[in-house]
Amino acid sequence: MDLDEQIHWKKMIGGWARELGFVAVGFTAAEPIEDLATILQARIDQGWATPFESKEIQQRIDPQAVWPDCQTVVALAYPLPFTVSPQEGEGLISRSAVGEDYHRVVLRKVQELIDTMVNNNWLGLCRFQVDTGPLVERAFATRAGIGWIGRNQQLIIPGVGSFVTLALLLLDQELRSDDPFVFQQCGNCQKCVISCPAQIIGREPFPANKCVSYLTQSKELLTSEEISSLGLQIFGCDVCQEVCPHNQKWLEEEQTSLTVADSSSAARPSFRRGVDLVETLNLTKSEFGQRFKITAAGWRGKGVLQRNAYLALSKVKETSAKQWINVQTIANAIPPRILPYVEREQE
Ligand code: B12
Repeated sequence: MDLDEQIHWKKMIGGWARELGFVAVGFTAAEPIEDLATILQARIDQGWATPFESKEIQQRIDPQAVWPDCQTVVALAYPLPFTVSPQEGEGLISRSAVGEDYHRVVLRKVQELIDTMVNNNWLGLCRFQVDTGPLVERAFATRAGIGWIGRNQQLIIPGVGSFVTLALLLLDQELRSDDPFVFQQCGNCQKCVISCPAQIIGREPFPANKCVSYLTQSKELLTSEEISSLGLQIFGCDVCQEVCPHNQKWLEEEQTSLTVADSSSAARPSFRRGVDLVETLNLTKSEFGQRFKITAAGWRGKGVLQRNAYLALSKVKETSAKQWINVQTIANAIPPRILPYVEREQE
């Protein structure tokens, strides 16, 4: 493809992606990001990596180690849905885990983008990942110029913020790279550092397996300190993004969209971030499936979510938590993921 054709395809792909709802699109060559290897190795060596990351470092930093034919990586960002704030005493779910699982939503959008490209005579092949592959998505998105990495580790898109899902589309054709985003725009702001419930932002390398988002998904036995950092989180954590100045416009729009929906009597958006803790604890397997399996909060299973609900309930309504345990004890049915915490309390 000559340069004019490359520019034409970039314009078309960018336009189609935006029509499909993506809020940022950037292109970068399929070259490895060598310096990232040191960071990834340090995370592994110091025991900070999570089990959700591939240990194959080359595959994390080099698109051609994932797919030898890859020539270009297209970084795409899709906005998260607006949500309704939780009520007092409810457990909290992060914005990326409400509504239909974002993996499914965005994979479908990327597939639609590819279909449009093929219908318009794109002759190359494509592969893609939405949190589902080894490549470090934020690093390629930064090099493709769609945003910068904030102090809170998030990829922040100018004028949009960080409440987005990232996707990487790999192409076997060369399309000219965009300029990488080089300016970190956090200045001296320390809001995320101060607010992080686990007090880990700013540490190098980032102790990912102490992040509250990780703890809500971890099946390991949590320490008392970790339980206290969980707060009322049931799945994921948005605190470092909620306090970020670059997300305030998005958060205001989220708030306004709810007010408009209320006053126009249109159906209130169903994406509630709050969950009733006792109700969550009492969910049967099939009720859990109906309520959570379609969301991104369902993948770790009922046991982990109910453990988090129990730990949260012990904080906001200790008596209700004790009553619930008494009922389970009589029925000899304390869930195995909760039992160690009950035993610890009784020591
Ligand atoms: C494992 C994982 C987690 C782990 C570890 C997170 C972490 N900070 O490493 C846990 C479970 C804790 C987690 C939590 C969350 N995650 Co997560 N996670 C991932 C996953 C699968 C891999 C992350 C990873 O590789 N970490 C290793 C480090 C080294 O990479 P990184 O933090 O992603 O990126 C760093 C480098 O890219 C570096 N960098 C950037 N450019 C360059 C250039 C050079 C030369 C170098 C050297 C470095 C460098 O800066 C980044 C920040 O330090 C990615 C999907 C993917 N395949 O990438 C999603 C992903 C990063 N997660 C995402 C989200 C939304 C979240 C949560 C907000 C979810 C929630 N609400 O609870 C939280 C945020 C926690 C946080 N502050 O980071 C989004 C990020 C969206 C965004 N705007 O940035 C991703 C991209 C998934 C997606 N497709 O949307 N996550």
